[in-house]
Amino acid sequence: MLGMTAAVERVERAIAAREPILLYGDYDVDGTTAVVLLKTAIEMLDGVVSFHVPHRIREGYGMQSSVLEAARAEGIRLVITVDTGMRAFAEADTAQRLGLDLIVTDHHLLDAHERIPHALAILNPNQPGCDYPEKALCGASIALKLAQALLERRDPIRAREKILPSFLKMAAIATIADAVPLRGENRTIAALGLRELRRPMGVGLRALFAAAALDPASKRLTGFDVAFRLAPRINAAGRMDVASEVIELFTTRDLSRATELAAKLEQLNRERRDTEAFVLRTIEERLATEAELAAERLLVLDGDGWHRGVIGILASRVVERTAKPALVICVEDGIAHGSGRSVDGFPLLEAIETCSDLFTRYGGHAFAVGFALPATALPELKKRLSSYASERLAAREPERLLHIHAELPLDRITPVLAGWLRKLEPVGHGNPEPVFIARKARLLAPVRVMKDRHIRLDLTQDVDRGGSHAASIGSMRAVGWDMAFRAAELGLTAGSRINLGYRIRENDHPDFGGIEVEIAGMEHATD
Ligand SMILES: [Mn+2]
Repeated sequence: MLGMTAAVERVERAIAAREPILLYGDYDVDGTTAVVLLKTAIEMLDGVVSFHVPHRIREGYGMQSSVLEAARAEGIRLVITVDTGMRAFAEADTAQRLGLDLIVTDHHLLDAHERIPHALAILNPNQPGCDYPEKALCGASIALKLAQALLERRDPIRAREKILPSFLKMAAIATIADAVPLRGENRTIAALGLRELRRPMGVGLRALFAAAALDPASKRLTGFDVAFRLAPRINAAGRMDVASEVIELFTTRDLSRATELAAKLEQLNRERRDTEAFVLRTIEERLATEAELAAERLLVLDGDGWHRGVIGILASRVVERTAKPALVICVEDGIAHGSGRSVDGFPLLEAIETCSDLFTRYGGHAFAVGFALPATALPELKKRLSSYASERLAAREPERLLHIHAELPLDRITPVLAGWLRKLEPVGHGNPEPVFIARKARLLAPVRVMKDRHIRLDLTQDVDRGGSHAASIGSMRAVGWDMAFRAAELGLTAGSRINLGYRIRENDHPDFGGIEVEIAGMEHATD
């Protein structure tokens, strides 16, 4: 990897001289696990290392010159960024001015001008001239590469046999959580790391698994478990509070402290869910009562005091429910902070770029954007985006698109097939889990709603194989997470016939385990 030799040489020099090193991370899963990996590696080599993870709300994303200045005042000479730094041009110049050596390790793409920050070394497979074959590594995996290079120089056998397998656990969690494509080397990292997670592990991970009610020793851990059960808990710290406690959780050796920190993450995650649910209800009420707003083709939803840590998740939820591009904005001290998500065929960054004069900052891509602007400019933003969207989306009815891989009637689901599907693990971004469609499935009973949000259906499929008689399979249990709204929209009841988009799940609950299906989408079946 381009820059590796220079980086290793400088870090080894710092370790030998016991120069204090500062790791500069990010507040999400990728950024915090990257800090954990490199901190652990440097400490194993007897280096002196501290870290800084920005506060999402007080500091925002990326490096800050003030932190570098404070570090310099405390005697730091070497700063290593993880999962950040690729666009920190001004801060890199600050580092240079302060006499700080800077090593950037990051996976983010370069800016449009392909500018590179001034640094002693840059590790990023996406930089020009780097021929490292896997370009889509997450930040933690790049940190892992540096850790690996450092550890192998000291003791290659111990590094390969003992240390790296355990580091792969963290890298796998980050790879899945950061939504990099699960192909190529990422797939290898994720698969090996998931396997390692079955073995005994540090107290922090064990406490986190316990808090999430997951037992990796008895249950085969999947990419889904990591993406939807572990990652939200790790991310809750950065969303709601301070991400540095995640790093403490994963580096402490004190079981009671780990249990305490995991309980705090659990609490933060619950708060995050409650906050999210509360704002979502407010938004749904508004859409139900304000006809003009509901008629907009692009939804701009704003509120005072909505928590800034959840606006991105909320935008995704609104898109799921309405099939329209949506911006969710919270207003704090006169400043509007927004996050947006889009649908296929409506590049959201292009849309908000038409209002670039209104923003104090903005960025993102076709499907997701983030921005800030003075709250006084909100009416103008709404007006312009409304007319932009009505031109672009005029001829289109909002529709929920579901990518179906194959048609598979419910009676064709077998344990053997489920076994084959398991071989596709870990599934996720870049390696999507197969979605099947069963046509004309029939509800045997009324919809069962769980916790106001989720549903359970008992389905059967009338089978007509061209013969004279129509048989019927027994019943198949289908669960729909966050699908209560959709069942209500369709007015489903016993006897309703639906076309069901679904994924096959193996429920390993000892009492009601077995194969079930998870609903990906539903519509009324027509003859
Ligand atoms: Mn990242």
